[in-house]
Amino acid sequence: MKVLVINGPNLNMLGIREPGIYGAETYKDLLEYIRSYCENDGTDVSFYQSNHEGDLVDKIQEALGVYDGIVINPGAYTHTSIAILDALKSVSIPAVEVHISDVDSREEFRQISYIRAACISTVMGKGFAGYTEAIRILKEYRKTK
Ligand code: CA2
Repeated sequence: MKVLVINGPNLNMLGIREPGIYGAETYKDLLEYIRSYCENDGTDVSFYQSNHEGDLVDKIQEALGVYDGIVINPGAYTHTSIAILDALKSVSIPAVEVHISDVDSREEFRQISYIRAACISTVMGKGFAGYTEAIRILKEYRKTK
């Protein structure tokens, strides 16, 4: 199974500030964590991170016919982006929304997700483990198709 893990704005800054909310580990550590899980699991994984909404839309469109599943943490675009929602809908690739923090117990504006409507599931508040949980969900979902 080919999975694309997409991270949105500021996730490249993980571990650099606010370790209380997002942990002390870096974006590079996150990639290593997911890569090591996928090696054991036999999942073919690729990564993409951008701070730019249009680049994220482009990458989602390019995933059509290439990937079987998308794991996406859209960062703050979660709470604002109809463009990312539409891109996910346009490709119809099964996608799981991930948040490192428990967005539902934070500020009200973080409790709104425009992306969720295009995802088969959402994992939040589990730190880095949320990404591997999302890959597990995609694999299970694929078995049912
Ligand atoms: O909990 C999550 O994974 C978020 O998607 C992370 C986003 C935030 O805007 C969402 O509401 C929830 C933020 C990405 C990381 O931002 C940083 C801020 C300060 C220091 C390091 C990273």
